[in-house]
Amino acid sequence: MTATDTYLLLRAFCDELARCGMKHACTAPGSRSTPIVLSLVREERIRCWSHIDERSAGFFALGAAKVSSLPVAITCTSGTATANLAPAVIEARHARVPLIVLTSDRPPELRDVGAGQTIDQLKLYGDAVKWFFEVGVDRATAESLRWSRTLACRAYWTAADGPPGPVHLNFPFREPLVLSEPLPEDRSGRARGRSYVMFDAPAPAVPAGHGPHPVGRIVIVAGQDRRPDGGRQIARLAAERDIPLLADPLSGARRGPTAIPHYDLLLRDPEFAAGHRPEFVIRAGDLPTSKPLRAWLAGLDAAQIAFDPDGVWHDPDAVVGLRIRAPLGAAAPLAAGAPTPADRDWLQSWREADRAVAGAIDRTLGDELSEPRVARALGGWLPPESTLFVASSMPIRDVEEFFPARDGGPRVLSNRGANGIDGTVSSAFGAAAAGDGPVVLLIGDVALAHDIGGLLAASRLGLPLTIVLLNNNGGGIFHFLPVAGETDAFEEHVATPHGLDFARAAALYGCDYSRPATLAVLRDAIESSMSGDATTIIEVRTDRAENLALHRRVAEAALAAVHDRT
Ligand SMILES: Cc1ncc(C[n+]2csc(CCOP(=O)(O)OP(=O)(O)O)c2C)c(N)n1
Ligand SMILES: [Mg+2]
Repeated sequence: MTATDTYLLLRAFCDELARCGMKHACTAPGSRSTPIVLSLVREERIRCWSHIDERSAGFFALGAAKVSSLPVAITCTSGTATANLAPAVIEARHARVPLIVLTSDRPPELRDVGAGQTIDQLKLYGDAVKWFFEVGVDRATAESLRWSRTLACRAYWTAADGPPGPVHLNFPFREPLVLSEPLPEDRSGRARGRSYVMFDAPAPAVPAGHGPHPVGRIVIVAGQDRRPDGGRQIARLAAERDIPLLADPLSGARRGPTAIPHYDLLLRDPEFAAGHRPEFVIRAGDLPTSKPLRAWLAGLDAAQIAFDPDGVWHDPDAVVGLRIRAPLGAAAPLAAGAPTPADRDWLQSWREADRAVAGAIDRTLGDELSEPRVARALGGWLPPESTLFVASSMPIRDVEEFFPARDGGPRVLSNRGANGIDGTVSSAFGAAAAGDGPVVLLIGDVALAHDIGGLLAASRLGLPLTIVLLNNNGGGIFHFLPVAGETDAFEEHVATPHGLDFARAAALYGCDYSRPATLAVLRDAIESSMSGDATTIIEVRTDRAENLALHRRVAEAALAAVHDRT
Protein backbone atom coordinates (compact mmCIF):
# COMPACT_ATOMS: atom_id res chain seq x y z
CA MET A 1 0.00 0.00 0.00
CA THR A 2 1.48 3.36 -1.09
CA ALA A 3 0.55 7.00 -0.59
CA THR A 4 -0.99 6.84 -4.07
CA ASP A 5 -3.38 4.12 -2.89
CA THR A 6 -4.34 6.16 0.16
CA TYR A 7 -4.94 9.32 -1.84
CA LEU A 8 -6.85 7.57 -4.60
CA LEU A 9 -9.23 6.02 -2.09
CA LEU A 10 -9.63 9.29 -0.22
CA ARG A 11 -10.22 11.29 -3.37
CA ALA A 12 -13.02 8.90 -4.31
CA PHE A 13 -14.37 9.18 -0.76
CA CYS A 14 -14.42 13.01 -0.79
CA ASP A 15 -15.77 13.12 -4.35
CA GLU A 16 -18.63 10.98 -3.13
CA LEU A 17 -19.32 13.21 -0.11
CA ALA A 18 -19.60 16.14 -2.49
CA ARG A 19 -21.86 14.20 -4.85
CA CYS A 20 -24.15 13.39 -1.92
CA GLY A 21 -24.47 17.12 -1.24
CA MET A 22 -21.77 18.03 1.27
CA LYS A 23 -20.82 21.71 1.12
CA HIS A 24 -18.70 22.31 4.23
CA ALA A 25 -15.95 20.60 6.19
CA CYS A 26 -13.67 21.60 9.06
CA THR A 27 -10.01 20.78 9.42
CA ALA A 28 -7.51 21.06 12.26
CA PRO A 29 -3.74 20.82 11.87
CA GLY A 30 -1.60 17.73 12.45
CA SER A 31 0.61 15.26 10.66
CA ARG A 32 -1.29 11.96 10.68
CA SER A 33 -4.36 13.60 9.16
CA THR A 34 -2.42 14.97 6.17
CA PRO A 35 -3.98 12.65 3.54
CA ILE A 36 -7.55 13.37 4.58
CA VAL A 37 -7.01 17.10 5.06
CA LEU A 38 -5.41 17.46 1.64
CA SER A 39 -8.07 15.33 0.00
CA LEU A 40 -10.88 17.41 1.50
CA VAL A 41 -9.18 20.70 0.64
CA ARG A 42 -8.61 19.56 -2.96
CA GLU A 43 -12.27 18.67 -3.38
CA GLU A 44 -13.52 21.96 -4.79
CA ARG A 45 -17.20 21.45 -4.07
CA ILE A 46 -16.52 21.27 -0.32
CA ARG A 47 -15.54 24.48 1.45
CA CYS A 48 -12.94 23.69 4.11
CA TRP A 49 -12.74 25.82 7.24
CA SER A 50 -9.46 25.63 9.12
CA HIS A 51 -9.37 25.67 12.94
CA ILE A 52 -6.59 25.48 15.47
CA ASP A 53 -8.65 24.03 18.32
CA GLU A 54 -10.52 20.80 17.59
CA ARG A 55 -13.17 21.62 20.15
CA SER A 56 -13.97 24.80 18.22
CA ALA A 57 -13.79 22.90 14.93
CA GLY A 58 -16.38 20.43 16.19
CA PHE A 59 -18.78 23.13 17.35
CA PHE A 60 -18.25 25.16 14.18
CA ALA A 61 -19.19 22.11 12.12
CA LEU A 62 -22.21 21.63 14.38
CA GLY A 63 -23.39 25.20 13.77
CA ALA A 64 -22.87 24.86 10.02
CA ALA A 65 -24.79 21.56 9.93
CA LYS A 66 -27.56 22.93 12.12
CA VAL A 67 -28.20 26.02 10.01
CA SER A 68 -28.01 24.16 6.68
CA SER A 69 -29.53 20.81 7.75
CA LEU A 70 -26.74 19.16 5.71
CA PRO A 71 -23.99 16.85 7.00
CA VAL A 72 -20.67 18.60 7.69
CA ALA A 73 -17.36 16.71 7.95
CA ILE A 74 -14.65 17.35 10.55
CA THR A 75 -11.21 15.87 10.49
CA CYS A 76 -8.33 15.97 12.94
CA THR A 77 -5.07 14.27 13.80
CA SER A 78 -4.64 11.31 16.14
CA GLY A 79 -4.40 11.37 19.94
CA THR A 80 -6.12 13.80 22.29
CA ALA A 81 -7.15 15.90 19.27
CA THR A 82 -9.90 13.36 18.64
CA ALA A 83 -11.16 13.57 22.22
CA ASN A 84 -11.61 17.32 21.82
CA LEU A 85 -14.41 16.62 19.35
CA ALA A 86 -16.42 14.74 21.97
CA PRO A 87 -18.52 17.67 23.27
CA ALA A 88 -19.69 18.61 19.78
CA VAL A 89 -20.36 14.96 18.91
CA ILE A 90 -22.48 14.55 22.04
CA GLU A 91 -24.39 17.76 21.36
CA ALA A 92 -24.95 16.65 17.75
CA ARG A 93 -26.40 13.35 18.92
CA HIS A 94 -28.82 14.96 21.35
CA ALA A 95 -29.77 17.82 19.05
CA ARG A 96 -30.08 15.61 15.94
CA VAL A 97 -27.41 17.36 13.90
CA PRO A 98 -25.66 15.47 11.07
CA LEU A 99 -21.86 15.37 11.50
CA ILE A 100 -19.28 13.13 9.84
CA VAL A 101 -16.21 12.79 12.08
CA LEU A 102 -13.13 11.58 10.19
CA THR A 103 -10.35 10.90 12.67
CA SER A 104 -6.91 9.83 11.54
CA ASP A 105 -4.95 7.12 13.32
CA ARG A 106 -1.77 5.08 13.24
CA PRO A 107 -1.99 1.83 11.30
CA PRO A 108 -2.59 -1.33 13.38
CA GLU A 109 1.09 -2.25 13.74
CA LEU A 110 1.83 1.07 15.48
CA ARG A 111 -0.92 0.85 18.07
CA ASP A 112 -0.27 0.03 21.70
CA VAL A 113 3.50 -0.13 21.18
CA GLY A 114 4.50 3.30 22.42
CA ALA A 115 4.27 5.13 19.09
CA GLY A 116 3.73 8.85 19.61
CA GLN A 117 0.33 10.55 19.72
CA THR A 118 -1.47 7.22 19.69
CA ILE A 119 -4.49 6.46 21.82
CA ASP A 120 -7.33 3.99 21.49
CA GLN A 121 -9.69 5.77 19.10
CA LEU A 122 -11.97 2.82 18.43
CA LYS A 123 -15.54 3.67 19.41
CA LEU A 124 -14.11 6.71 21.16
CA TYR A 125 -17.49 8.47 21.24
CA GLY A 126 -19.38 5.42 22.45
CA ASP A 127 -23.13 5.53 21.89
CA ALA A 128 -23.01 9.23 21.01
CA VAL A 129 -22.48 8.31 17.37
CA LYS A 130 -25.03 6.59 15.17
CA TRP A 131 -22.34 4.56 13.46
CA PHE A 132 -18.66 3.83 14.02
CA PHE A 133 -16.44 2.28 11.40
CA GLU A 134 -12.75 1.44 11.46
CA VAL A 135 -11.52 1.95 7.91
CA GLY A 136 -8.85 -0.47 6.68
CA VAL A 137 -5.55 0.13 4.96
CA ASP A 138 -6.05 -1.03 1.43
CA ARG A 139 -4.68 -0.98 -2.11
CA ALA A 140 -6.63 1.14 -4.57
CA THR A 141 -8.26 -1.43 -6.84
CA ALA A 142 -11.48 -1.18 -8.81
CA GLU A 143 -13.24 -2.99 -5.95
CA SER A 144 -11.78 -0.92 -3.13
CA LEU A 145 -12.50 2.36 -4.96
CA ARG A 146 -16.10 1.27 -5.34
CA TRP A 147 -16.16 0.37 -1.68
CA SER A 148 -14.66 3.73 -0.67
CA ARG A 149 -17.44 5.47 -2.57
CA THR A 150 -20.15 3.43 -0.90
CA LEU A 151 -18.49 4.08 2.48
CA ALA A 152 -18.81 7.84 1.93
CA CYS A 153 -22.45 7.48 0.85
CA ARG A 154 -23.22 5.31 3.84
CA ALA A 155 -21.60 7.81 6.23
CA TYR A 156 -23.46 10.70 4.61
CA TRP A 157 -26.89 9.10 4.58
CA THR A 158 -26.53 7.59 8.03
CA ALA A 159 -25.73 11.04 9.42
CA ALA A 160 -28.52 12.72 7.46
CA ASP A 161 -31.37 10.27 7.78
CA GLY A 162 -33.82 10.73 10.63
CA PRO A 163 -33.00 11.24 13.32
CA PRO A 164 -29.89 12.95 11.98
CA GLY A 165 -26.75 12.67 14.09
CA PRO A 166 -22.99 12.13 14.13
CA VAL A 167 -21.09 9.22 12.59
CA HIS A 168 -17.44 8.40 13.20
CA LEU A 169 -14.95 6.90 10.74
CA ASN A 170 -11.44 6.19 11.99
CA PHE A 171 -8.81 6.16 9.21
CA PRO A 172 -5.43 4.51 9.76
CA PHE A 173 -2.70 6.00 7.60
CA ARG A 174 0.77 4.54 6.89
CA GLU A 175 3.69 6.73 6.00
CA PRO A 176 4.56 8.31 3.65
CA LEU A 177 1.69 10.73 4.25
CA VAL A 178 2.29 12.85 1.16
CA LEU A 179 2.29 11.95 -2.51
CA SER A 180 5.47 11.65 -4.52
CA GLU A 181 3.76 11.31 -7.90
CA PRO A 182 0.69 12.75 -9.61
CA LEU A 183 -2.55 10.91 -8.91
CA PRO A 184 -3.82 8.82 -11.80
CA GLU A 185 -7.33 9.40 -13.08
CA ASP A 186 -10.21 7.61 -11.44
CA ARG A 187 -13.32 6.74 -13.41
CA SER A 188 -15.03 4.73 -10.70
CA GLY A 189 -17.73 7.35 -10.04
CA ARG A 190 -21.21 7.13 -11.51
CA ALA A 191 -22.08 9.01 -14.67
CA ARG A 192 -23.49 12.55 -14.66
CA GLY A 193 -22.24 13.41 -11.17
CA ARG A 194 -24.66 11.09 -9.40
CA SER A 195 -23.70 9.71 -6.02
CA TYR A 196 -22.66 6.07 -6.01
CA VAL A 197 -25.55 5.15 -3.76
CA MET A 198 -28.66 7.25 -3.92
CA PHE A 199 -30.85 7.22 -0.89
CA ASP A 200 -34.56 7.50 -0.52
CA ALA A 201 -36.41 7.52 2.78
CA PRO A 202 -40.11 7.92 2.16
CA ALA A 203 -41.99 9.54 5.01
CA PRO A 204 -43.50 6.88 7.25
CA ALA A 205 -47.19 6.36 6.86
CA VAL A 206 -49.28 8.01 9.52
CA PRO A 207 -51.71 5.73 11.32
CA ALA A 208 -55.09 7.06 10.25
CA GLY A 209 -57.97 7.16 12.63
CA HIS A 210 -56.24 5.72 15.68
CA GLY A 211 -56.15 7.29 19.08
CA PRO A 212 -58.10 10.20 20.41
CA HIS A 213 -59.48 12.92 18.19
CA PRO A 214 -58.78 16.24 19.85
CA VAL A 215 -61.86 18.33 20.51
CA GLY A 216 -62.73 21.19 22.81
CA ARG A 217 -60.01 22.72 24.93
CA ILE A 218 -56.80 22.07 23.06
CA VAL A 219 -53.35 23.62 23.32
CA ILE A 220 -50.36 23.14 21.07
CA VAL A 221 -46.92 23.12 22.71
CA ALA A 222 -44.10 23.54 20.21
CA GLY A 223 -40.41 23.13 21.02
CA GLN A 224 -37.18 23.13 19.04
CA ASP A 225 -37.75 22.03 15.49
CA ARG A 226 -34.80 21.09 13.31
CA ARG A 227 -36.73 21.77 10.09
CA PRO A 228 -36.44 25.41 9.00
CA ASP A 229 -40.07 25.64 7.92
CA GLY A 230 -41.73 23.46 10.53
CA GLY A 231 -42.74 26.31 12.83
CA ARG A 232 -44.60 28.20 10.17
CA GLN A 233 -46.72 25.14 9.41
CA ILE A 234 -47.55 24.65 13.07
CA ALA A 235 -48.58 28.29 13.46
CA ARG A 236 -50.79 28.02 10.40
CA LEU A 237 -52.51 24.96 11.80
CA ALA A 238 -53.06 26.65 15.16
CA ALA A 239 -54.46 29.74 13.46
CA GLU A 240 -56.83 27.76 11.27
CA ARG A 241 -58.31 26.02 14.29
CA ASP A 242 -58.13 28.76 16.92
CA ILE A 243 -55.85 26.74 19.14
CA PRO A 244 -53.66 28.53 21.72
CA LEU A 245 -50.06 28.01 20.64
CA LEU A 246 -47.39 27.81 23.35
CA ALA A 247 -44.27 27.95 21.22
CA ASP A 248 -40.64 28.22 22.23
CA PRO A 249 -38.86 30.62 19.82
CA LEU A 250 -36.64 27.66 18.89
CA SER A 251 -39.70 26.09 17.25
CA GLY A 252 -40.05 28.90 14.75
CA ALA A 253 -43.77 28.80 15.62
CA ARG A 254 -44.00 31.83 17.91
CA ARG A 255 -46.08 33.69 15.37
CA GLY A 256 -49.62 34.05 14.12
CA PRO A 257 -52.83 35.17 15.83
CA THR A 258 -53.06 32.34 18.36
CA ALA A 259 -49.51 32.57 19.73
CA ILE A 260 -49.27 32.82 23.52
CA PRO A 261 -45.66 33.99 23.86
CA HIS A 262 -45.72 34.58 27.61
CA TYR A 263 -46.78 31.12 28.76
CA ASP A 264 -43.77 30.90 31.04
CA LEU A 265 -45.00 33.82 33.15
CA LEU A 266 -48.70 32.97 32.79
CA LEU A 267 -48.30 29.46 34.05
CA ARG A 268 -46.51 30.63 37.19
CA ASP A 269 -49.91 31.81 38.37
CA PRO A 270 -51.47 28.75 40.03
CA GLU A 271 -54.96 30.11 39.55
CA PHE A 272 -54.47 30.71 35.85
CA ALA A 273 -52.71 27.38 35.39
CA ALA A 274 -55.53 25.52 37.15
CA GLY A 275 -58.25 27.44 35.30
CA HIS A 276 -56.76 26.77 31.88
CA ARG A 277 -56.42 23.03 31.90
CA PRO A 278 -56.87 21.67 28.41
CA GLU A 279 -58.54 18.41 27.46
CA PHE A 280 -55.91 17.79 24.80
CA VAL A 281 -52.27 18.75 24.46
CA ILE A 282 -50.65 18.46 21.07
CA ARG A 283 -46.89 18.52 21.42
CA ALA A 284 -44.52 19.16 18.56
CA GLY A 285 -40.75 18.73 18.56
CA ASP A 286 -38.61 18.97 21.68
CA LEU A 287 -39.98 19.93 25.04
CA PRO A 288 -39.49 23.68 25.70
CA THR A 289 -37.11 24.68 28.51
CA SER A 290 -39.67 26.58 30.63
CA LYS A 291 -39.99 25.00 34.07
CA PRO A 292 -43.52 26.32 34.73
CA LEU A 293 -44.66 24.90 31.39
CA ARG A 294 -43.04 21.54 32.07
CA ALA A 295 -44.56 21.33 35.55
CA TRP A 296 -48.00 22.27 34.22
CA LEU A 297 -47.83 19.67 31.43
CA ALA A 298 -46.75 17.02 33.94
CA GLY A 299 -49.71 17.69 36.21
CA LEU A 300 -52.46 17.76 33.58
CA ASP A 301 -55.15 15.17 33.35
CA ALA A 302 -55.34 15.64 29.57
CA ALA A 303 -54.68 13.40 26.61
CA GLN A 304 -51.24 14.31 25.31
CA ILE A 305 -50.20 13.59 21.75
CA ALA A 306 -46.59 14.02 20.63
CA PHE A 307 -45.69 14.68 17.01
CA ASP A 308 -42.07 14.34 16.01
CA PRO A 309 -40.61 13.65 12.57
CA ASP A 310 -38.12 11.21 14.10
CA GLY A 311 -40.36 9.74 16.78
CA VAL A 312 -37.98 11.02 19.46
CA TRP A 313 -39.13 10.22 22.99
CA HIS A 314 -39.28 13.55 24.85
CA ASP A 315 -41.45 12.90 27.88
CA PRO A 316 -39.63 13.08 31.22
CA ASP A 317 -42.92 12.97 33.12
CA ALA A 318 -44.35 9.98 31.28
CA VAL A 319 -47.64 11.63 30.33
CA VAL A 320 -47.73 11.25 26.54
CA GLY A 321 -50.32 8.70 25.42
CA LEU A 322 -49.95 8.81 21.65
CA ARG A 323 -46.84 9.28 19.57
CA ILE A 324 -47.07 10.15 15.93
CA ARG A 325 -43.88 9.86 13.96
CA ALA A 326 -44.47 12.78 11.65
CA PRO A 327 -44.16 16.54 11.83
CA LEU A 328 -47.18 18.37 13.13
CA GLY A 329 -48.40 20.65 10.38
CA ALA A 330 -47.86 18.21 7.55
CA ALA A 331 -51.14 17.31 5.93
CA ALA A 332 -51.21 13.61 6.78
CA PRO A 333 -50.99 13.75 10.59
CA LEU A 334 -53.90 16.13 10.63
CA ALA A 335 -56.11 13.48 9.12
CA ALA A 336 -55.05 11.16 11.93
CA GLY A 337 -56.06 13.38 14.77
CA ALA A 338 -57.91 16.25 13.17
CA PRO A 339 -58.44 18.77 15.95
CA THR A 340 -61.94 20.21 15.93
CA PRO A 341 -62.07 23.99 16.27
CA ALA A 342 -62.04 24.85 19.92
CA ASP A 343 -64.54 27.07 21.58
CA ARG A 344 -63.51 30.68 20.93
CA ASP A 345 -63.69 31.72 24.59
CA TRP A 346 -60.90 29.30 25.29
CA LEU A 347 -58.49 31.05 22.95
CA GLN A 348 -59.77 34.49 23.94
CA SER A 349 -59.10 33.83 27.58
CA TRP A 350 -55.49 32.80 26.86
CA ARG A 351 -54.95 35.77 24.60
CA GLU A 352 -56.32 38.34 27.02
CA ALA A 353 -54.18 37.03 29.82
CA ASP A 354 -51.15 36.99 27.55
CA ARG A 355 -51.76 40.59 26.52
CA ALA A 356 -52.01 41.59 30.16
CA VAL A 357 -48.67 39.92 30.86
CA ALA A 358 -47.08 41.64 27.85
CA GLY A 359 -48.18 45.00 29.22
CA ALA A 360 -46.79 44.18 32.65
CA ILE A 361 -43.46 43.15 31.15
CA ASP A 362 -43.16 46.32 29.10
CA ARG A 363 -44.08 48.56 32.03
CA THR A 364 -41.67 46.83 34.40
CA LEU A 365 -38.72 46.64 32.05
CA GLY A 366 -39.10 50.13 30.60
CA ASP A 367 -36.26 51.10 28.31
CA GLU A 368 -33.40 50.51 30.71
CA LEU A 369 -30.68 48.20 29.43
CA SER A 370 -31.21 44.88 31.21
CA GLU A 371 -30.84 41.22 30.28
CA PRO A 372 -34.57 40.57 29.72
CA ARG A 373 -35.00 43.87 27.89
CA VAL A 374 -32.23 43.00 25.45
CA ALA A 375 -33.72 39.55 24.80
CA ARG A 376 -37.16 41.10 24.23
CA ALA A 377 -35.77 43.82 21.99
CA LEU A 378 -33.92 41.35 19.77
CA GLY A 379 -37.22 39.55 19.18
CA GLY A 380 -38.73 42.76 17.87
CA TRP A 381 -35.72 44.14 16.00
CA LEU A 382 -34.06 41.34 14.08
CA PRO A 383 -35.17 40.93 10.46
CA PRO A 384 -36.52 37.66 9.06
CA GLU A 385 -33.40 36.94 7.01
CA SER A 386 -31.25 36.97 10.16
CA THR A 387 -30.42 34.15 12.54
CA LEU A 388 -30.22 34.60 16.30
CA PHE A 389 -27.93 32.05 17.93
CA VAL A 390 -28.68 31.91 21.64
CA ALA A 391 -26.32 30.61 24.32
CA SER A 392 -27.43 28.30 27.12
CA SER A 393 -28.00 29.65 30.64
CA MET A 394 -30.05 32.86 31.05
CA PRO A 395 -29.93 33.99 27.40
CA ILE A 396 -32.03 31.03 26.21
CA ARG A 397 -34.37 31.35 29.19
CA ASP A 398 -34.82 35.07 28.65
CA VAL A 399 -35.50 34.52 24.97
CA GLU A 400 -38.16 31.95 25.83
CA GLU A 401 -39.69 34.17 28.52
CA PHE A 402 -39.56 37.55 26.80
CA PHE A 403 -39.48 37.11 23.02
CA PRO A 404 -42.66 38.58 21.56
CA ALA A 405 -44.73 36.69 18.99
CA ARG A 406 -43.91 38.00 15.57
CA ASP A 407 -44.49 37.02 11.97
CA GLY A 408 -41.23 37.51 10.17
CA GLY A 409 -38.90 37.35 13.16
CA PRO A 410 -35.39 35.89 13.02
CA ARG A 411 -34.63 32.19 12.88
CA VAL A 412 -33.60 31.16 16.40
CA LEU A 413 -30.96 28.48 16.97
CA SER A 414 -29.32 27.16 20.11
CA ASN A 415 -27.28 24.19 21.29
CA ARG A 416 -30.01 22.66 23.44
CA GLY A 417 -29.26 19.00 22.86
CA ALA A 418 -27.14 18.73 25.99
CA ASN A 419 -27.58 22.34 27.19
CA GLY A 420 -23.84 23.01 27.37
CA ILE A 421 -22.33 26.47 27.49
CA ASP A 422 -19.30 25.18 25.58
CA GLY A 423 -18.52 25.87 21.94
CA THR A 424 -21.22 28.51 21.52
CA VAL A 425 -19.08 31.11 19.77
CA SER A 426 -17.81 28.49 17.33
CA SER A 427 -21.30 27.19 16.59
CA ALA A 428 -22.49 30.72 15.84
CA PHE A 429 -19.57 31.20 13.44
CA GLY A 430 -20.45 27.88 11.82
CA ALA A 431 -24.00 29.15 11.32
CA ALA A 432 -22.56 32.35 9.80
CA ALA A 433 -20.39 30.27 7.45
CA ALA A 434 -23.11 27.97 6.14
CA GLY A 435 -26.23 30.13 6.50
CA ASP A 436 -27.62 32.87 4.32
CA GLY A 437 -28.21 36.06 6.28
CA PRO A 438 -26.45 37.82 9.15
CA VAL A 439 -26.02 35.96 12.45
CA VAL A 440 -26.38 37.54 15.87
CA LEU A 441 -25.12 35.68 18.93
CA LEU A 442 -26.69 36.39 22.32
CA ILE A 443 -24.29 35.08 24.95
CA GLY A 444 -23.32 35.41 28.62
CA ASP A 445 -19.82 36.21 29.80
CA VAL A 446 -18.97 32.75 31.17
CA ALA A 447 -20.05 31.07 27.94
CA LEU A 448 -17.98 33.58 25.96
CA ALA A 449 -14.96 33.02 28.21
CA HIS A 450 -15.39 29.24 27.79
CA ASP A 451 -15.07 29.45 23.99
CA ILE A 452 -13.02 32.63 23.73
CA GLY A 453 -10.72 30.86 21.27
CA GLY A 454 -13.71 30.52 18.96
CA LEU A 455 -13.28 34.25 18.22
CA LEU A 456 -10.31 33.35 16.08
CA ALA A 457 -12.75 32.51 13.27
CA ALA A 458 -13.38 36.25 12.86
CA SER A 459 -9.93 37.06 11.53
CA ARG A 460 -8.67 33.64 10.34
CA LEU A 461 -11.81 32.75 8.44
CA GLY A 462 -13.00 36.28 7.70
CA LEU A 463 -16.47 35.58 9.06
CA PRO A 464 -18.75 38.32 10.34
CA LEU A 465 -20.76 37.80 13.52
CA THR A 466 -22.62 40.23 15.75
CA ILE A 467 -22.02 39.18 19.35
CA VAL A 468 -24.33 40.69 21.94
CA LEU A 469 -22.58 39.96 25.21
CA LEU A 470 -24.56 40.12 28.44
CA ASN A 471 -21.76 40.53 30.95
CA ASN A 472 -22.82 40.07 34.55
CA ASN A 473 -19.36 38.84 35.54
CA GLY A 474 -20.29 35.25 36.30
CA GLY A 475 -23.11 32.78 35.97
CA GLY A 476 -26.21 34.83 36.69
CA ILE A 477 -28.42 31.77 36.40
CA PHE A 478 -27.16 30.35 39.68
CA HIS A 479 -28.73 33.23 41.61
CA PHE A 480 -32.10 31.70 40.76
CA LEU A 481 -31.16 28.39 42.41
CA PRO A 482 -31.02 27.36 46.08
CA VAL A 483 -27.22 27.08 45.86
CA ALA A 484 -27.11 30.90 45.93
CA GLY A 485 -27.70 30.64 49.67
CA GLU A 486 -24.50 28.62 50.24
CA THR A 487 -22.49 31.76 50.72
CA ASP A 488 -19.21 30.13 51.76
CA ALA A 489 -18.64 28.72 48.29
CA PHE A 490 -21.17 30.34 45.99
CA GLU A 491 -19.26 33.28 44.53
CA GLU A 492 -15.93 31.60 43.94
CA HIS A 493 -17.04 28.12 42.94
CA VAL A 494 -20.50 28.52 41.42
CA ALA A 495 -20.96 32.07 40.12
CA THR A 496 -17.25 32.21 39.12
CA PRO A 497 -16.68 35.94 38.53
CA HIS A 498 -13.62 36.47 36.34
CA GLY A 499 -13.22 40.22 35.80
CA LEU A 500 -12.29 39.72 32.16
CA ASP A 501 -12.02 42.83 30.04
CA PHE A 502 -13.67 41.72 26.81
CA ALA A 503 -12.53 44.85 24.97
CA ARG A 504 -9.04 43.37 25.17
CA ALA A 505 -10.29 40.01 23.91
CA ALA A 506 -11.83 41.86 20.99
CA ALA A 507 -8.49 43.54 20.30
CA LEU A 508 -6.59 40.24 20.57
CA TYR A 509 -8.87 38.50 18.10
CA GLY A 510 -9.29 41.45 15.73
CA CYS A 511 -12.96 42.12 16.48
CA ASP A 512 -14.71 45.47 16.71
CA TYR A 513 -16.00 46.36 20.13
CA SER A 514 -18.55 48.72 21.62
CA ARG A 515 -20.37 49.17 24.89
CA PRO A 516 -23.63 51.02 24.29
CA ALA A 517 -25.17 52.89 27.18
CA THR A 518 -28.76 52.99 25.96
CA LEU A 519 -31.20 50.75 24.16
CA ALA A 520 -31.24 53.06 21.13
CA VAL A 521 -27.44 52.98 20.84
CA LEU A 522 -27.50 49.21 21.24
CA ARG A 523 -29.93 48.94 18.34
CA ASP A 524 -27.74 51.13 16.13
CA ALA A 525 -24.67 49.09 17.05
CA ILE A 526 -26.41 45.81 16.21
CA GLU A 527 -27.79 47.11 12.93
CA SER A 528 -24.51 48.55 11.75
CA SER A 529 -22.65 45.38 12.72
CA MET A 530 -25.19 43.24 10.86
CA SER A 531 -24.77 45.23 7.70
CA GLY A 532 -20.97 45.27 7.94
CA ASP A 533 -18.46 42.51 7.37
CA ALA A 534 -16.60 42.49 10.68
CA THR A 535 -17.21 40.57 13.87
CA THR A 536 -18.33 42.90 16.63
CA ILE A 537 -18.61 42.35 20.34
CA ILE A 538 -21.34 44.58 21.71
CA GLU A 539 -21.16 44.43 25.47
CA VAL A 540 -24.01 45.14 27.86
CA ARG A 541 -22.92 45.17 31.50
CA THR A 542 -25.43 44.00 34.06
CA ASP A 543 -25.46 42.96 37.69
CA ARG A 544 -26.39 39.43 38.76
CA ALA A 545 -28.26 40.41 41.94
CA GLU A 546 -30.16 43.18 40.18
CA ASN A 547 -31.00 40.80 37.38
CA LEU A 548 -32.57 38.38 39.84
CA ALA A 549 -34.55 41.20 41.44
CA LEU A 550 -35.74 42.44 38.05
CA HIS A 551 -36.94 38.98 37.02
CA ARG A 552 -38.89 38.78 40.28
CA ARG A 553 -40.44 42.18 39.75
CA VAL A 554 -41.55 41.17 36.27
CA ALA A 555 -43.07 37.93 37.58
CA GLU A 556 -44.95 39.81 40.32
CA ALA A 557 -46.21 42.43 37.90
CA ALA A 558 -47.31 39.71 35.48
CA LEU A 559 -49.18 37.89 38.21
CA ALA A 560 -50.94 41.08 39.29
CA ALA A 561 -51.84 41.88 35.69
CA VAL A 562 -53.41 38.45 35.13
CA HIS A 563 -55.49 38.86 38.28
CA ASP A 564 -56.52 42.44 37.53
CA ARG A 565 -57.81 41.61 34.11
CA THR A 566 -61.34 40.77 35.26
C1 LIG B 1 -19.88 22.82 29.38
C2 LIG B 1 -20.72 23.27 30.51
N1 LIG B 1 -20.14 23.51 31.71
C3 LIG B 1 -20.89 23.94 32.75
C4 LIG B 1 -22.23 24.15 32.60
C5 LIG B 1 -23.04 24.63 33.78
N2 LIG B 1 -23.49 26.02 33.57
C6 LIG B 1 -24.74 26.29 33.21
S1 LIG B 1 -25.04 27.90 33.10
C7 LIG B 1 -23.48 28.30 33.55
C8 LIG B 1 -23.08 29.74 33.73
C9 LIG B 1 -23.18 30.51 32.47
O1 LIG B 1 -22.87 31.85 32.71
P1 LIG B 1 -23.05 32.95 31.61
O2 LIG B 1 -22.70 32.41 30.29
O3 LIG B 1 -22.32 34.16 32.05
O4 LIG B 1 -24.62 33.19 31.58
P2 LIG B 1 -25.54 33.79 32.76
O5 LIG B 1 -25.89 32.66 33.68
O6 LIG B 1 -24.80 34.85 33.47
O7 LIG B 1 -26.73 34.27 32.04
C10 LIG B 1 -22.73 27.15 33.79
C11 LIG B 1 -21.33 27.15 34.21
C12 LIG B 1 -22.79 23.88 31.34
N3 LIG B 1 -24.08 24.05 31.09
N4 LIG B 1 -22.01 23.46 30.32
MG1 LIG C 1 -22.99 35.75 33.10
